[in-house]
Amino acid sequence: VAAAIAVFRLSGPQAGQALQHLTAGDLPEPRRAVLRDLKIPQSDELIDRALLLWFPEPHSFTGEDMAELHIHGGRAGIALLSDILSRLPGLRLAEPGEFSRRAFEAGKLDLTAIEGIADLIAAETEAQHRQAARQMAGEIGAQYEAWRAELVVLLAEVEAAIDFPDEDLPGDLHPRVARRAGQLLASLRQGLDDGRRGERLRDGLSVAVIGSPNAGKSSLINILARREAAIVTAVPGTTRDVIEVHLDLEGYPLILADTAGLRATEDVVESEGVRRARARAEEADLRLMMIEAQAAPRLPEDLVGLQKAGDFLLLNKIDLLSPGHGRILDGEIDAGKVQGAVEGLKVFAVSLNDRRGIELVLAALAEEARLRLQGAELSVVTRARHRRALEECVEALARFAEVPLHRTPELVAEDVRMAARALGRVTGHVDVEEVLGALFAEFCIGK
Ligand SMILES: Nc1nc2c(ncn2[C@@H]2O[C@H](COP(=O)(O)OP(=O)(O)OP(=O)(O)O)[C@@H](O)[C@H]2O)c(=O)[nH]1
Ligand SMILES: [Mg+2]
Repeated sequence: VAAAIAVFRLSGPQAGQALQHLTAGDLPEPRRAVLRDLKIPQSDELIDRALLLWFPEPHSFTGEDMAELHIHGGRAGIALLSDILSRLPGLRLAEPGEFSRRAFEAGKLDLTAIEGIADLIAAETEAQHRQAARQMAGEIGAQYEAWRAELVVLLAEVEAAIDFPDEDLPGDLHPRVARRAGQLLASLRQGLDDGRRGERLRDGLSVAVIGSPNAGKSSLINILARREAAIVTAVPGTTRDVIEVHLDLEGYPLILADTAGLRATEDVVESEGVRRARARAEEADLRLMMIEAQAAPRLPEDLVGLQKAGDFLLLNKIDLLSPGHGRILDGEIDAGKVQGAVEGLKVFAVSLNDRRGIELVLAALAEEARLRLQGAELSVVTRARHRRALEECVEALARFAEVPLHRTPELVAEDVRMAARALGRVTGHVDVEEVLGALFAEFCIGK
């Protein structure tokens, strides 16, 4: 697809030369946009009238010499400039993520900030965008670095206790070490104990639409997605694959999955669909179970045992109910009256045909998203990688805190070192040798 503008980015020692080659002139003033004609060097033919930026090292994203060429976004222009650039000595196409990688290697960004950039590009909703922007700006990385700095100081104190005879140390060292460890442990555990909000916000709240064949699951997905995402027919067993649609509910991201109707079947394709549906139901944060209102108040056997408290039960096609089913129509039915349903299900009577009850379901979904994701931007855990490292750190530090220092000091120091290393992996700073610096700064032993 053509875009209005295309940006070419060059990084490395050849960037300046390439720029001069195309403009047949001097390099622009650093970090100031200038308008220049780009010409094919051999023929002097105009490629485009471009906006140029020149970032001499080290004041650039990658820390190297960098140049940006903003040209018009037509395909032919992009192809022409790509071709000319890639023929210049020392220039080649960047690999995926290579600019960020170089920025990391130059110490410009830590790993969490780089993840933040990736998340910012992928963000679909307002809350995801806020989360990613904070992470990109370094807020999460700063927290991990602060924790790690405290661990390094702790390690220095422990090392001192090992290396020097008791008389040479401040008298209250052991209680101080214990207190510091205890406070740090509490703070780390608090960071972990976020109900997985950060990860959920980044991934989107996973909602599985499951239920009996023909109940109207795909119809619901299409209404909520406002497009014909899934095939709807009167034939039971229409849907086989899991079909995902992304929703933005008041700034919170939901990933809604349409699934195959659950029933015993001989059909190989359908039974694979049923297997996938059950797996998705199991993994999801929330399940919307759908049955036909005529089937209430009893859950079909294939659906029993799949829901959890807090899930939704939708009784669909109330337009087909006879007046005898007044209780459902009046919204009087609750989960307790549906045989086979778990307690704590939220029941909705709806008709997708005439759109009755849909607003209530949407409002309840938005409320769920708010409850489960509110405040998630503040979480310091946005990926499984962060959680694993933080858990490892807590485990090691807890081992340390539980063993009295005077017993096996060498092993004890190893636990603190492990804890620091686990956190260092989150930001990409794994060097704990700085402990020596901290040691001398703290104790002024100075020998
Ligand atoms: N009368 C009536 N028919 C409905 C309603 N909702 C869906 N239908 C019809 O029910 C049939 C099945 O709808 P689908 O959305 O394909 O149902 P499904 O649950 O996805 O079915 P499978 O994919 O086969 O499991 C279609 O003919 C729909 O038009 C409703 O509220 N009232
Ligand atoms: Mg379907």
